[in-house]
Amino acid sequence: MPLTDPLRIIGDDAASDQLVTAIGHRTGILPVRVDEEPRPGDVVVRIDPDAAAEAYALTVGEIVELTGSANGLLHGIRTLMQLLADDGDGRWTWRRARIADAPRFAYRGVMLDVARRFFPVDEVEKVIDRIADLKFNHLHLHLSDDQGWRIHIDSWPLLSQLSSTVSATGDGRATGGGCYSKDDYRTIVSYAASRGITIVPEIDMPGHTHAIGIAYPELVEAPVMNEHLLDDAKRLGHALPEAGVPYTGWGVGHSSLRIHEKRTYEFVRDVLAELAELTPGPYLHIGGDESLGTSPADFAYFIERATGIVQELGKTPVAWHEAGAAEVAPGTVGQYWGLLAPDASHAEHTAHFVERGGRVILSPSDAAYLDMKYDHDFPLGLAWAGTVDLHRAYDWQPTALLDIPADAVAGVEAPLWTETVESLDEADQLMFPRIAAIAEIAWSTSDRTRDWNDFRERLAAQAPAWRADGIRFHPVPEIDWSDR
Ligand code: TNX
Repeated sequence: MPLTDPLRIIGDDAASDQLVTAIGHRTGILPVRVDEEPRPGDVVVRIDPDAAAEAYALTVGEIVELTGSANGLLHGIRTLMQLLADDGDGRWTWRRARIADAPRFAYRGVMLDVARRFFPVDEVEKVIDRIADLKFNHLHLHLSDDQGWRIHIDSWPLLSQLSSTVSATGDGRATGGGCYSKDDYRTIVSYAASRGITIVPEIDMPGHTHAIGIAYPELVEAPVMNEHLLDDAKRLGHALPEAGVPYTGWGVGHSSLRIHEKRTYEFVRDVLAELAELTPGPYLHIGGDESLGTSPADFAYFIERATGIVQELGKTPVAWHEAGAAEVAPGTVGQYWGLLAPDASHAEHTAHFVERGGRVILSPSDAAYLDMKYDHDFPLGLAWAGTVDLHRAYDWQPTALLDIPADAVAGVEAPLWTETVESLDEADQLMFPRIAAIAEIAWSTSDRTRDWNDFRERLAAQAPAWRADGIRFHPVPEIDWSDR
């Protein structure tokens, strides 16, 4: 079906606005909005009040007709854009299709670690565009870690001044930090919402808290070293963590909040309350990973209190799977980051969230981690969970991973940790194309309907759109990339 020029679009919702922009950007054809009876060649976009939350129906024939819920329409226009092809002579066509579509999982997420490497608002918006095109619906922002604190908190104002000055770097040198003002954060939240994406903010506690101590030394314990950290620091030439000094290395497990101070919980409550107020979405993530500098009993005590505080604020707590060692508040969501072949204690901790009435987000690190290297020669990323090529990212089954009921799986999330990432270009190389594999796992109705060879072909056809959007994808050898 050739695109007519001018191309007429009938519809008056946010999705048709975004479709006009997307077509103009990709083809140079500037669609016109009309309010008339459709005729051949027109695109009709219409809300269907009966459609399920994210469902849409799309027919591409003489007329292009898209119906769905508000967020379903946003997914539908992305599918429509994927059906757009250039015949090589500058003529644009729609591939004919008839689609009735809805996601398998209600939670389809990507995590961006803005603590290790700060991403300014305009770059976060670009990441939102990228993931929205793949029909993800959550962006988890890792807003604090040992290296930096990235969100202004009115009641603890020194965080944004003193705890946000550096990023982690490849060579352990201090590079620029940064911090979102509340207005920045609101801008991100509303930009995301307009693309059907909910922001999930994370304040990582009680470990990963070195940066807090730069502003408020009374809240944290002195750093405790572990063997792994000492080895890494030596191998990479990074400085060791030192109380009150900004930390730019990659070591983990050396920091802890003071668990038995009243002031610690004033801090936790104030921070989470301000975040809750800024966050329309249901989730507040409290971290809980790799708290090697906190004793198991103190860790359990802290997690119970912190998840309880989130609940009192009217939000659903989320925590990394280690937190399942504690009596988390009922309904707390656990995020599994173990391997595809789960270690018994990781599986047990994760299952505990389900026993407490919560659900689970799956981020298996040897398949869904976007910061693992593709192969050992790849210059960016880490390899502690192994290397992850595209096939490995694609070839796993979410409901078969852990011994929990299928309906306890809330969904899937692909985290991008950024110790080795210094630009959006580098983030792109780690994300693309693996992020498309995770998107398909999160969306497709069942594991049986996914087919690797079919995926390879469909993915190859996306390269022109990615190039047009300035996405620096890594051209993995598993795909015969189309050069148009
Ligand atoms: C483990 S996964 C971490 C992060 C690191 C990441 C690097 C998890 C919950 N914690 O602190 O950035 O490995 O891959």
